[in-house]
Amino acid sequence: GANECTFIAVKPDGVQRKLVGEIVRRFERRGFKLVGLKLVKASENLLREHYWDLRTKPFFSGLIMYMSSGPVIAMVWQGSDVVKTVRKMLGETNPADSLPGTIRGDYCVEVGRNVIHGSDSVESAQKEIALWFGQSELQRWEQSSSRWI
Ligand code: DAT
Ligand code: MG
Repeated sequence: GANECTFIAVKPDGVQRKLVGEIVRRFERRGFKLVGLKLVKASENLLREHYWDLRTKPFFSGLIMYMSSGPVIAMVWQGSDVVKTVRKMLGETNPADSLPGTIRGDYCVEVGRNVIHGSDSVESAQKEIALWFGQSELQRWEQSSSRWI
């Protein structure tokens, strides 16, 4: 869609490794609009809901432990086809399959420490934004650069 939103999270390893600025910079430079951002220690309940589709996987409990091991940067970004474009910018789920130039391809090597989350569809983006953010935490604002992007 023309003005869709996506949910992105810098995972605990990305925060610990001080990759937040570098990651935010990539989405800013691409031309997307920041709509919400916060540093949060996610509860296990929130994370179990966030990763509900993976609940039967053998790595599920390890995934919840990792994701709750420290603060994450939760963000909402808006723009033309932002969901699909962000997934391309992230690279593959397994960093070993991620091309250089993608975030995972540039900053990590292990699937269990893959630095960043991005919604995989417009539908899951809507669910994830509602799960992680309250309406009052999302900003409506005019980006003055928008007519140049
Ligand atoms: P993605 O984060 O690319 O959307 P996913 O939704 O399939 O991937 O899985 C969510 C996270 O779970 C993923 O970022 C890292 C972890 N994960 C996926 N497959 C895994 C595996 N085989 N072993 C360990 N962790 C895995
Ligand atoms: Mg996913």
